[in-house]
Amino acid sequence: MEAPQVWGKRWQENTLPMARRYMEVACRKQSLVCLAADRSTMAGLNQLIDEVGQHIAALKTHVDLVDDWTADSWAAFCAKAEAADLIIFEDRKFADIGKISRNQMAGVYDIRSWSDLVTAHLISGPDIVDGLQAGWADVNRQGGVLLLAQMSSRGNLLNPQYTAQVVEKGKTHDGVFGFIGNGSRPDELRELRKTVGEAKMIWTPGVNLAVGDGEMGQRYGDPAQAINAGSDCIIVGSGIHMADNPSQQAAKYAEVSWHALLNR
Ligand code: 5BU
Repeated sequence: MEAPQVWGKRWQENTLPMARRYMEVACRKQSLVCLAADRSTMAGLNQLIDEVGQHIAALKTHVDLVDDWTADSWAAFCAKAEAADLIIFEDRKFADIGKISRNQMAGVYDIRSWSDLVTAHLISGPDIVDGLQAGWADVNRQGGVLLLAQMSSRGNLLNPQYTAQVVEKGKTHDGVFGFIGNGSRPDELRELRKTVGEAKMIWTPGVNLAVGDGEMGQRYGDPAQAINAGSDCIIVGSGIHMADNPSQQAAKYAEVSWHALLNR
């Protein structure tokens, strides 16, 4: 199926190249799944892409939790992800002033050179988005920022007033790809979608077919409910990478997410 037909208003109102790319990848893969690839060895990470790459649309990384990271092994890993038609998303949660965030896109990990998306808090003000965009521009690349409007963890401090301000400042900025919403609470998500409107993306962690409490304050909601409530991408980590059969589970999340979008 064609992306404009499947995504409807989201396609019409969001003309950012990276958002269009995501919507197209999701249609090719028939999956709204972003895998949170939280494994600590390069071998484990590579194995994950081999096993589940065909069932996911995006790959979320935490580059700084890999024990045996090297620049070369990471470059090969990113090439593998690109070959599997995946959008690469570094969940770095930048939070500093604009200039430092720009410089943090470089450094040892050189996030600007391989990431298509990154996360950021807006706690330091809107210049962080320009800083991150300048980071990509420094290496002639383009990328998009996902602002944390909500979080999935219990007791987080992103209250409704804070969320509203993040959305207000972010929704008209071209450098903002979209917002992180709380996948574990469909009602909160529905409110978020109302304030965001139809244009920007909302991606949601805190999603698992086994709904309930996770480790250390993580909370999980149902993937189809999250998409019904306005999420455009379910971010799934342990539900896939800790499964006995990651490929089978990834296929299941893909199917559930795709049908939820078609129903929406
Ligand atoms: P899990 O294994 O499905 O719980 O992994 C969730 C991932 O999403 C993990 O990489 C977190 O860093 C990430 N995450 C989250 O869980 N909640 C949030 O609010 C944000 C990110 Br932002």
